Amino acid sequence: MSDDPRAEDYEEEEDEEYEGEEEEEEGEEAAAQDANAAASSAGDDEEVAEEEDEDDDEEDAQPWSGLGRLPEKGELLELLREYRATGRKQLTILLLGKSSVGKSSLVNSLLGEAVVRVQAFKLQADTEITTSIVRQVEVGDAEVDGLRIKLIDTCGLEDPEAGDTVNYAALSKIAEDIRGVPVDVALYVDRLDLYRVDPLDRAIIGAISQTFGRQLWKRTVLAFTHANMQQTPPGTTFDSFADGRIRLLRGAVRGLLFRPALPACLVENADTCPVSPESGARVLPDGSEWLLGLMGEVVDVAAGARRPYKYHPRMSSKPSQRFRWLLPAVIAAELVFYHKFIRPRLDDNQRRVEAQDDALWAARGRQRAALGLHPPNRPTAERSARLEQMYDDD
Ligand SMILES: Nc1nc2c(ncn2[C@@H]2O[C@H](COP(=O)(O)OP(=O)(O)OP(=O)(O)O)[C@@H](O)[C@H]2O)c(=O)[nH]1
Ligand SMILES: [Mg+2]
Repeated sequence: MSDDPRAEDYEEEEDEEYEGEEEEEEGEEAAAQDANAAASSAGDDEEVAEEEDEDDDEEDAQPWSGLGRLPEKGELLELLREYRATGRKQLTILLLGKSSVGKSSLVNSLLGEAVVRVQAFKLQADTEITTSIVRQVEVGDAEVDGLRIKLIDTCGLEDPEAGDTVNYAALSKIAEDIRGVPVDVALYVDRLDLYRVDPLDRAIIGAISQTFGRQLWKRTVLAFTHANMQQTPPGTTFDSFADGRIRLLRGAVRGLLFRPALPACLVENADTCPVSPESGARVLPDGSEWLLGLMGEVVDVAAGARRPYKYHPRMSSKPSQRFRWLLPAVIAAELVFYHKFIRPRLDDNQRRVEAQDDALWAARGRQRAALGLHPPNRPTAERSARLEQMYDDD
């Protein structure tokens, strides 16, 4: 069901098709880091200190008490041990998605603790834009102790009060809140039990790319909640339905040359999720233990990236501005096109109309002369324009 992220080469050197863009994005990233460096050398101490503070969450970290309650604890620790062995001390996961898809529920499920508020019906005003929770592993095992898990929960990205549009203000605030914070993995959360990717989904996906830069998708795992689907539409099995839904969402993110791996996992946050009689872990209709599946993908993506993603405002792009430098050339090309092709055709046309007019008036003159009448009173160009205008006004 879920792809091996390495199989799709999100390591840029191997992805030839995407190479140019990748370099550009790596360039953007590097530029952003250069900008940080420039800020520090320019003595912008306040900003740099702020960013260092954000990087260092040690003082906020609390022991991960919920770990002991997770039936998956043993396997989970094994995964985290492997991750820790790569030299990393923190695993930061940013959750993004529409409202009520289960982001906060997923934070609570992953930690085994009810740390963030989950509500079926929410007023936008109630919603925190970002909530960071940092837990530290302390299990008496030197190989993994001290590893910090940081989960950044965010508010829904649509704005129901403005008629189901993208909540750009919230997106900007999220970006501001995570500025300089190393993010190892983003989880794009959506529901499994939906049949389509609608225009709002596409708009939200586009807005994420514009705000955070498309490179965030290369560190993104798709998480589909509500996955304990006992019934799927006629003609589908659980697997084929889930595969179709995953393909739809991936298709909305990927472009012709932009092919992030987007490994996908299924999730069931509800307490009613069946558990395996042997392990006690929560299982899906296909028999898979979802929490381990998800954490396996998260650790793979985090460990596979050369460095964490760090947001910098330079990563935000407005497509209309990207090729701004081409504007004079485009205008010049339009002018040449107009003068070389359009204008001669218009002049030709005008000449043809005038010749037809002349022929018409000459014929009228001949007719009137044959009848012994005076020549026709042909209106001047100015007078005919005025007459035409009067008819139009009527
Ligand atoms: N059955 C089922 N219900 C879920 C699942 N995940 C979340 N819910 C329910 O969906 C509702 C919304 O869940 P939240 O976790 O608050 O959703 P959210 O994405 O954090 O929503 P916002 O904070 O508004 O963006 C709650 O009533 C949850 O109990 C799931 O996997 N299965
Ligand atoms: Mg929430």
